[in-house]
Amino acid sequence: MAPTRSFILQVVSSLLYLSPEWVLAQTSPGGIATCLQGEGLQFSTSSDTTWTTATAALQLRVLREPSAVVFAQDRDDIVAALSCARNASVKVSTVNRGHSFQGYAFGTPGNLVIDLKNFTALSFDASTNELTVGGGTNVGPTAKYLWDNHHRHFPHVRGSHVGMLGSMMGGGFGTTTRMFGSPMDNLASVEYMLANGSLVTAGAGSDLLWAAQGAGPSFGIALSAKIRTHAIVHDGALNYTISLGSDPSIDTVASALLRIQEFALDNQLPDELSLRFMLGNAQSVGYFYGQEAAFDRAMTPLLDSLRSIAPNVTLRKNVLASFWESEVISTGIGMNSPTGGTLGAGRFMHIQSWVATSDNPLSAKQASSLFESHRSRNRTDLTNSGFLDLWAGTSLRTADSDTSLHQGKNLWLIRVDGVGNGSWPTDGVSYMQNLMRPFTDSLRVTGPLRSFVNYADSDLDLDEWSAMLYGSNFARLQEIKAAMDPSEMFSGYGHAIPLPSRAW
Ligand SMILES: Cc1cc2nc3c(=O)[nH]c(=O)nc-3n(C[C@H](O)[C@H](O)[C@H](O)COP(=O)(O)OP(=O)(O)OC[C@H]3O[C@@H](n4cnc5c(N)ncnc54)[C@H](O)[C@@H]3O)c2cc1C
Ligand SMILES: *[C@@H]1O[C@H](CO)[C@@H](O)[C@H](O)[C@H]1NC(C)=O
Ligand SMILES: *[C@@H]1O[C@H](CO)[C@@H](O)[C@H](O)[C@H]1NC(C)=O
Ligand SMILES: *[C@@H]1O[C@H](CO)[C@@H](O)[C@H](O)[C@H]1NC(C)=O
Ligand SMILES: *[C@@H]1O[C@H](CO)[C@@H](O)[C@H](O)[C@H]1NC(C)=O
Ligand SMILES: *[C@@H]1O[C@H](CO)[C@@H](O)[C@H](O)[C@H]1NC(C)=O
Ligand SMILES: *[C@@H]1O[C@H](CO)[C@@H](O)[C@H](O)[C@H]1NC(C)=O
Ligand SMILES: CC(=O)N[C@H]1CO[C@H](CO)[C@@H](O)[C@@H]1O
Repeated sequence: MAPTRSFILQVVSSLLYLSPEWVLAQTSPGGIATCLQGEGLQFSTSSDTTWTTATAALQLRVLREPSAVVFAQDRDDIVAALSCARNASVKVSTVNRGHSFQGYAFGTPGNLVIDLKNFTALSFDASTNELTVGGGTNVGPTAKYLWDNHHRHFPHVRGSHVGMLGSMMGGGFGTTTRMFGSPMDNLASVEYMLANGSLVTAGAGSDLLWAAQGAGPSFGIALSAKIRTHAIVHDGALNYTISLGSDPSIDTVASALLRIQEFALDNQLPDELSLRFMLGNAQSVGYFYGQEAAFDRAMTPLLDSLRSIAPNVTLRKNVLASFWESEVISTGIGMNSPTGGTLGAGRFMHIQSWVATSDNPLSAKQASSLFESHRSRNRTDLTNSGFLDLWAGTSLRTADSDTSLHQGKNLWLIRVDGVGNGSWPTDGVSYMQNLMRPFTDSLRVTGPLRSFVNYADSDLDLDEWSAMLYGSNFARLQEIKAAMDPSEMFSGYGHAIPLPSRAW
């Protein structure tokens, strides 16, 4: 029998232990540390007291074992760090706020990680209404800067501490996405540093901007970006909760979901409305960014329709004093903090997501299967939570080919998390996948599966995740990868875009 790959790796690593000087000269942490030190960079390795902070992340299920984390102070530091990485043949990844649900900021063990938290510059151009953000900015301080100084808004994810560019390049979905598009749609340009240290601005119509809109970290380090901003005509909002009554049956919940879907498909739900349907308690919760009377007009027919399914339907609504108040409620108290809040306690978790489109909406069977799968958890070392975010709105006017992450005609963004109780069971990932399998399989019957980068399952094989996230856009992404990162320096994480497979 031929030796297995892991056997070869074991032999190689035992040889490495026998000859430490040789190790130092090659690609070991020592080697790259020597180079980083020679370049005068600030960095941390596993023997430093700063290591725990340097490698802090939300996702605790995934190992974090980079060779070093460089705290880049300016662009020259990144040029130097990339040179060290090239010479050591080490892959590079970028960390901003460490919220990646898949643990991708630290990527594969051995990566050189560039920490961008020093890149927090913000500026606004009143002639274009574009906001320029540094690669290390995060949601809270950025949204507050724009609101306080210019009374404008950009769609963002619902986490005040979350990094701006990581969340935007992975799609993003927020409470104003039905009005203004996804965060990703609002990227006007991205300024990248490529593997060879050169700078390129990916502007409107460029391959690289298109690639960044869904697969950004595969192509380089985003030093800054320009973002389109929007006027808020009504400086107010309301939040609301619709309940179906106590203990609704799966049939009731599934029928209610389909009623909401019908209203969305008939364009009867205004873009000013956000709606999140919770899998656990079957409540619909959200925001409305117009006048209360317009909300009442839009909701009355929907509530009447829901009452024919669940007679005890109730609506609670709460008028908020200002648009900003709604921002703080939806996105967190860190919206008012100069730091955006904190990373918070880490989680041992696994995430899965599915997207239904308006030309392939959920059937009654699929809706029932979603709730049945979700309710069928039969163990206590894991909890599961999840929801459907109503998309539709602006997305019904987009095509799959507009951005590399396909999002044309998106109707529902469906997410299920499994969270370990203080640790992660060894069979946790397969348990969560199997728990949702009946739903996943029911979706396959009516069309190809679709998913969403920020909520993507890290444990699918290449054929499956590439089709679910990028569909027919994937081949073009691979060509752009070959042009921009031919040495695959930025491929040290699970969903990195591979080079095109060429015939021999
Ligand atoms: C509390 C919370 C709420 C969330 N809410 C939402 C939501 O409402 N909608 C939604 O779509 N997502 C949401 N997410 C997911 C979140 O948007 C993504 O995980 C996002 O990528 C996190 O960015 P980060 O900088 O915080 O994380 P990191 O882990 O530091 O980075 C995430 C990824 O982006 C890469 N990256 C970051 N910055 C750069 C850069 N400048 N250049 C190149 N690559 C870079 C990293 O290498 C990594 O692959 C949420 C996550 C959390 C934890
Ligand atoms: C990487 O190697 C090249 C070629 O040997 C050399 O010129 C360069 O200085 C090295 N970079 C660093 C940061 O040491
Ligand atoms: C509105 O948001 C506040 C703050 O989160 C919450 O306490 C309240 O229950 C919400 N109201 C409704 C009607 O959903
Ligand atoms: C509706 O509420 C009433 C009174 O609380 C209760 O008796 C009835 O069973 C409820 N109906 C349903 C379908 O939940
Ligand atoms: C738990 O559910 C799984 C299916 O999801 C099933 O295979 C298993 O037998 C169940 N275990 C118990 C203890 O009921
Ligand atoms: C979670 O773990 C704690 C401590 O191990 C235990 O006491 C508790 O019962 C667990 N909860 C569940 C739901 O398993
Ligand atoms: C750097 O890489 C880019 C993308 O591959 C390439 O277009 C450019 O010519 C390279 N620059 C240098 C100086 O080699
Ligand atoms: C924005 C920011 O944090 N800039 C800092 C980057 O690092 C240099 C050197 O430590 C500081 O002087 C800057 O304030």
